[in-house]
Amino acid sequence: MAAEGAGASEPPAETAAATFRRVYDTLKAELLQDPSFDFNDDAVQWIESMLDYNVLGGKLNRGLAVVDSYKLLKAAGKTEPSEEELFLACILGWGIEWLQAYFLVLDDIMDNSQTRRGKPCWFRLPKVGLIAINDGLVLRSQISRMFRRYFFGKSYYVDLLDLFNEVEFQTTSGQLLDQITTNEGRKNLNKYNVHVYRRIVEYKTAYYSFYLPVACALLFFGERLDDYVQVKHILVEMGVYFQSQDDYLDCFGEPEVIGKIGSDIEEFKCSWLFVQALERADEKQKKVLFENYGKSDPACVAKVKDLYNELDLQRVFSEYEKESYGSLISAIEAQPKEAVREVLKSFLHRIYKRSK
Ligand code: DMA
Ligand code: MG
Ligand code: MG
Ligand code: MG
Repeated sequence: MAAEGAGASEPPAETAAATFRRVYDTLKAELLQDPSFDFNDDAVQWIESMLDYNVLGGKLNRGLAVVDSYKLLKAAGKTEPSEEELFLACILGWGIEWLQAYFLVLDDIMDNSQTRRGKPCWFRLPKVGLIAINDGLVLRSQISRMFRRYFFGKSYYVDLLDLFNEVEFQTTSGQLLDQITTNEGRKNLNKYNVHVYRRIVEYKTAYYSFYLPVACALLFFGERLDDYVQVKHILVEMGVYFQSQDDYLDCFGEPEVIGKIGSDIEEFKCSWLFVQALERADEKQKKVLFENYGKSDPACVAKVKDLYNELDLQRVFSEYEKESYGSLISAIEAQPKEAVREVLKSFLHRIYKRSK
């Protein structure tokens, strides 16, 4: 019996992820042939391998979220995006993936990390070293080149650039807080608490990872971001939950699954786990925590992890997950627009109880 729907002669529809991935090749080719700069062969080769190494290899969640959100907004008006619209939504998505690559290249240097996405961090490659700093800046400037090529003259161009500038400001400010808080923590770990923690993660992670993809889709759809303050608030809460998961997985995740070797304990980080441990530890346990935190000696790291287990932090986390989910779902259900609820729910379901 013949299959219903699409005729047997039609090729199967490409998945959204495959379409998205194809747009990367176009963007990369254009950047390598940028007429404003006469790149020699060595530079072309460097940029190409730098892009493949740092922009690819992740889950592409943020980038794909732009495309998904835009499709859901369209679907609410009973329409589907045209090919051109889909292509432009992909460009916006890649803009966020480029931004993410830029932050990560520099974050790994600052955090003294070893691996990322299952490979050595870019700056760890002998040929790269601190050239990685400039590569981070190159990645950032390429976003502006891509957006200029595709969006210059569009009604939302200024808002789009402004959005990226704002979110970059928030993220780099969050990274600043993360780094200087760690410096303070080295001297006195009592300075870490849930309020300090929340401020860091809201800024370093939530805006660029959660608000930015939806904000891009909304702008492209023709909306005014000022009309979506509540939505922003919900996305920021989701981002805080997401970073708590990142901190949890840094200690309890499988390196082969998360693609990176955790280093928060060794690096003195104001992590969700540490803050929770501090709230629950008695004086004796606090002493163990303070004596062993921030040391690269595996025996010290093991003592911290033992204490986390003693305090049953895996259970504490699982309760926190359920609670966050519950309050996010009620906030989402209170949103008047169905398309917005759909966008937010699809985000939440993509990250709830994630293991990578
Ligand atoms: C991530 O914080 C924040 C940014 C802006 C990259 P992190 O150092 O915990 O991230 P990761 O665990 O991926 O290094
Ligand atoms: Mg960091
Ligand atoms: Mg890091
Ligand atoms: Mg982390």
